[in-house]
Amino acid sequence: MSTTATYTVKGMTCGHCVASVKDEVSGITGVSDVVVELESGAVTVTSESPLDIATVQAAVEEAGYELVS
Ligand SMILES: [Cu+2]
Repeated sequence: MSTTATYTVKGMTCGHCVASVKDEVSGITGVSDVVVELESGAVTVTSESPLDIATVQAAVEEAGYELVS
């Protein structure tokens, strides 16, 4: 059974930004799917088990953006 959570990321301006965020978040252990919406900044993550918000935040920051809580 997988779980889905939606986060909001600030600072993405183009398709390249979307790809960077998607790339980093996809790299988190247990993540099976990542959908990033450029306009709203919504990042929907499907994973095997609930993710630690700090883990998601670290991945987003690694990509160069900011997680809004
Ligand atoms: Cu960009």
